[in-house]
Amino acid sequence: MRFFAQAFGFFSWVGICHFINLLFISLLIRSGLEILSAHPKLYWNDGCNVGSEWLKFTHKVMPADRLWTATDEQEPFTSWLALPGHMNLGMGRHWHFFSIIFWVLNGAVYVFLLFATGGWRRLIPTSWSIFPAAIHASLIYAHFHLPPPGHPYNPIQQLAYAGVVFVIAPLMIATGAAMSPAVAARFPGYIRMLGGRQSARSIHFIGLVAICLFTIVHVTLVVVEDFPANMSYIIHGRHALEGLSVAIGIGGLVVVAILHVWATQVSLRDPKFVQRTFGAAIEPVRRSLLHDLRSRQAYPRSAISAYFIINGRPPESAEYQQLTQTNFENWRLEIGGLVANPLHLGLKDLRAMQAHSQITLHHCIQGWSGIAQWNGVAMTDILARCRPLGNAHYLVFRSWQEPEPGVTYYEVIDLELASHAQTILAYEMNDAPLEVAHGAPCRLRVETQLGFKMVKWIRSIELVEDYRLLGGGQGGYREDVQFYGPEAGI
Ligand SMILES: Nc1nc2c(c(=O)[nH]1)N[C@H]1C(S)=C(S)[C@@H](COP(=O)(O)O)O[C@H]1N2
Ligand SMILES: [Mo]
Repeated sequence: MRFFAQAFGFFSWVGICHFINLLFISLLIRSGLEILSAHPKLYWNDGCNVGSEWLKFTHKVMPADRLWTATDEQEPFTSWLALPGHMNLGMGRHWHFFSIIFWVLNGAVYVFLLFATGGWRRLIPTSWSIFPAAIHASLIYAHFHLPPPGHPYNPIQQLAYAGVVFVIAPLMIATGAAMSPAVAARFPGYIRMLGGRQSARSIHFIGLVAICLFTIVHVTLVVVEDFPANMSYIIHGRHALEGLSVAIGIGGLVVVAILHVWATQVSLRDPKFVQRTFGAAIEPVRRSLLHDLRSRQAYPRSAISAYFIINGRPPESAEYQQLTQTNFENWRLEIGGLVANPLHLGLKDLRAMQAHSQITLHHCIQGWSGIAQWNGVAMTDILARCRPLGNAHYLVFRSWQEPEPGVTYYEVIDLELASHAQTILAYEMNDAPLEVAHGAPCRLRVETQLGFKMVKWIRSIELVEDYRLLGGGQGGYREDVQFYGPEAGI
């Protein structure tokens, strides 16, 4: 016991937080790049106007004469950069959200201890004189010399550390949260404050670059200044036991590297395992933070995007082709399963019901967005007509479209999401009948969720008790095949 107490006592709390931070921030960086690869373009406008990106990581040019979808724009990144690489958005997201939980908790403990121990005085400047002093120190760095050590940090160091902890880290959390469709739907003013969702996404990326640059400079200076002494300060908190500190520090880096290799391998080889185990940790957190948020969006007409990107290719079946030729005269939406009153509704029936209209921001899981007006019928009105039975908990939306031969596109939402005021079956987009590419004759809008939940070319709605026996059992086609989580609020 005493040995362990002593061994543990060897580490300073800052050293422990520093190690945990290193582990999770490195996972966040690589998984973040994986997410970026799903739409490797950055914008300042929420319509993602074609060609308006300020930065892109792809040479692909989309054809002007043929239908292209957002999926064609993806750019696989190497596993050396992205976790796991090779275009695995679902896996990248699991690692990103799993890591965020622990990175934020660790950060909270660190900041708490910083204030509880008075350590904040080392980071937060208490006098304006730090700025001239920092300029002086930077001139010394510019001549490739090291400024004299401070108490304990020199002014540049102090400003850099304070900036990373108290400016960049909170900004990453704030911009990360802004990319959640549930947050954006419930607090439209919040994302407006950040300049919109794509601006939040761009700032999130710039924060990533800042963190990487900081890390490179920080590590370089730790090494060139006095590596053994610095390692003992970082790990032990005091200038002592240099050899042991260096060994532990290098050992820690090896552990992080091994974990990265394992994370990459397991994600590429056994994504279902990652989806299951990480999902168990992530979903309760995601659910408790986001599930109850209700959309309150009302964008002005002037905000409607010039071009709304398309995802998913229209159905190719002869049956669907026939429906389009007769302007969906013969299309009937089947609503059945656990309901007291099964329904068969045509477009005329839907148009005869009370119409709802909303102008909202659409978030594709890949990263692009678009604003459009949607007109249609509220799901609550449909539910009032079909009268779900007491054991009905979920709605299964099935499409005419088969993303792979013989496999139906379907997505599940629960009754609660279905009862939100802005959950509608839309038959019009921007005041025109829904085009085939966008889901004619009707598509789902659930405004707190990511785009993949909003089934296009709807064929039927089934009320069920549980979705685990349907398809791959994960709650939708994309959850089954791309390993997304079932909670699509971020
Ligand atoms: N049937 C079907 N519905 C679908 C998809 C699909 O591939 N098939 N893609 C989803 C995804 S990922 C998004 S982002 C939106 C895109 O809608 P849009 O093409 O109108 O922009 O549709 C969703 N609905
Ligand atoms: Mo999407």
